[in-house]
Amino acid sequence: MPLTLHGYWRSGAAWRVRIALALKGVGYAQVTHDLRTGAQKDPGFLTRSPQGLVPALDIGEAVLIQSLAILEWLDERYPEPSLLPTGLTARAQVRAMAAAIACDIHPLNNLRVLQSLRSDFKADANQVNEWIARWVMPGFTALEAMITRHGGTFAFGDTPTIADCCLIPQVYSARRFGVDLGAFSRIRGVDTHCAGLAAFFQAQADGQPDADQKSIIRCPVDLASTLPLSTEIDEALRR
Ligand SMILES: N[C@@H](CCC(=O)N[C@@H](CS)C(=O)NCC(=O)O)C(=O)O
Repeated sequence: MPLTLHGYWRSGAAWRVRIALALKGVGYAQVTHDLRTGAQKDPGFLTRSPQGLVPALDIGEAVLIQSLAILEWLDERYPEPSLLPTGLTARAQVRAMAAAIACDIHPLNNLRVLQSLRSDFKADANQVNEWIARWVMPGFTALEAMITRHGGTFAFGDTPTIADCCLIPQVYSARRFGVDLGAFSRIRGVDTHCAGLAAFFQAQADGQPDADQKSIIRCPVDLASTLPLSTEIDEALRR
C-alpha cells in the first residue's frame, strides 16, 4: 500500500516529513487539511490523528503521528540514505538538534498558539511577530552554536539528517514572520545549501499542490473514494 501523507503546505511539521520522503526517494500520496478552516479537527481525520494535528502518515497497517516519530520510522523502514549519522554520540547530537526545533521552538509559534494569542489575549500582528521572534531568537542562537560545532554543508556534517528536515521549515517560518536572521550565518548557509538540492526543493511549502488557496492535492481518485476526507477536500475531489 502506498504511503499517504496527511499534511498542509505551510505546516512546518508536515514539511519535515516531505523532506525525508524526498531524500529517500519514497513515493507517496498527499491529502491536505486546510488548517485555516480547522479541517484538521474534522471527526474523520481525528480517527487517524487523535490530536487533530498534521502530519499524519498512513502506512496501511497504522497511521503514524508526530513528525519526529515519523522521521525515525522512515529512517528505519527505508535505511538508505540514512538521516542519522553513524555513531551513538553523533546520533544523539543530531536528535538533539531536531528536538531543539521540534520540541522547543516550533510549539511556541504553531497555529493554535498564535490563534490563542490573537483571540484570547487580543494580540495584534506586531505583538504576534514579537512573540515569535522572542522564542526563535534564543532557539536559533543555540542551534547556530550547535551547527558551528558539528555542521558542514548541512546542520550536522556533510550529509542531510533529520536536523535539516526540521531546520529548513523553521527558517521559512522565521522569515515569514519577519525574524531577523542576520546573526545566524551558519543557519543561513545550511538553508542556502539545501535550497539548491532537488529533494529540498520538491518538499518546499510554496511548491506544494495545495499552496496558495488551492485546496487540493495529488490524491489518487481511488484513495478519495475510500478515505473519509475533510469536507472541503471531499468536495474538491468530487469536482
Ligand atoms: N509535535 C507535532 C506538532 C504538530 C503540529 O503542531 N502541527 C501543526 C501544523 S505545523 C498543526 O497541525 N496545527 C493545527 C492546529 O494547531 O490546530 C509534530 O511534530 O508532528
